[in-house]
Amino acid sequence: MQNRRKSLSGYTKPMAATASYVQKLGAAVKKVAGKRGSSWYTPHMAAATRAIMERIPLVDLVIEVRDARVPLSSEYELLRNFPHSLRHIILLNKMDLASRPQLKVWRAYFEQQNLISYEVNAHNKEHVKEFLNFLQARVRELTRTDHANHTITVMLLGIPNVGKSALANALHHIGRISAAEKGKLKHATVSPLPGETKDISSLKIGSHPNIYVLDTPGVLPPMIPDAEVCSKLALTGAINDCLIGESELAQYFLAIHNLSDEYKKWAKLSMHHSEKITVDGMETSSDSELDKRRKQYATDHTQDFVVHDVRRTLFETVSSFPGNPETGKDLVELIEAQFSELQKAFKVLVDTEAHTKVAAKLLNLYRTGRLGHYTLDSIPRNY
Ligand SMILES: Nc1nc2c(ncn2[C@@H]2O[C@H](COP(=O)(O)OP(=O)(O)OP(=O)(O)O)[C@@H](O)[C@H]2O)c(=O)[nH]1
Ligand SMILES: [Mg+2]
Repeated sequence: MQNRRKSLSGYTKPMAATASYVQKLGAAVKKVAGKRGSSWYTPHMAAATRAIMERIPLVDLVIEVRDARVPLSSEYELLRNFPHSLRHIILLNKMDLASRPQLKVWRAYFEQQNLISYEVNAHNKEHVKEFLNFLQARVRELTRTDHANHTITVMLLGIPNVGKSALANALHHIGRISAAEKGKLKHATVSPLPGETKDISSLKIGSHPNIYVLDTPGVLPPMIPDAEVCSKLALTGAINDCLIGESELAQYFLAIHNLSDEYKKWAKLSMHHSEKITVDGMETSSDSELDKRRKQYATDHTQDFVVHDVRRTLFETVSSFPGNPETGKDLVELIEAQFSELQKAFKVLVDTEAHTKVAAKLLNLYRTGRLGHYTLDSIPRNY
């Protein structure tokens, strides 16, 4: 393949070749936004927006949870009406899914903008512990300078699906609260679908002073004018897939993947290099055991051996492609070829639903971090 432009430290450069996918998705998002009854901006979201706006001035700290893969596109629009202050922390969650070198770049960017930022993976106990310590240090500062009363409220705000409820649970479970309170732990509902949380709920995360975290419903503006922002929010899961279309989203993911360097990490999985199946460096046990698992779980796309086949397929289809994916026409051709190869890797039967089934499985693997680490936003030019 000729003239392949290198991606910088895992950041996927926006390229003209992806424009057709961005336009298609952007148009699909705008279409649902304008449609009464099928938009993501439900009456529930409108009510939540009002309730959140009323609460913001009353809380001690605001944690704006963003998705580390899209540190700018996942900005919470409602906070633009409030001046930035020391009470505002930008928390980039899902750091495990973003490009690691890019996290440092973004931290420096926010620092330069005089914004306090922090990165975390809500599923990682150590990360949450460290973040809780950081939070408690900020609370100590607040109580010193503000003579705040003894109950501190911290509000988790963010667009849908960025992990607010997962974080609220993790902070509550790890928080320094009494043994009696530990015996009656609450749970905010966590779901892979956006829009799960419907009401504001409060969970205790610290004593002396008492600290409560408020989990809030994810909120988006009724309209998102920028097609690229729309596409990224849809791909990272802030807008329900069924409103946009899984096939279009999976094609967009493949466009991003094919123009990044992530696939190169899977060179060793290629049949030309090795016949052994290894996933994340773990060799599977005996061949017969593997055969048994292959038969038993043939269509379960989360099984290591299926993930292996998918990674290998992605590597082989990109590296053997004779065209130049940086041109839109060739990229479309490559993606079409990948869909039919992925159908085999996922063991999806050839029928009218095959395309959608492949798309749904591929999106799930991407969103659970099994298909590489991508930061989709770029640092603004004038920075
Ligand atoms: N990989 C990864 N997944 C996460 C992380 N945090 C949350 N998730 C997953 O992201 C999905 C959404 O998490 P939620 O906590 O329900 O998100 P939310 O922001 O409360 O969503 P709404 O209530 O719809 O606004 C779930 O499948 C979580 O398991 C993280 O740090 N890393
Ligand atoms: Mg929630």
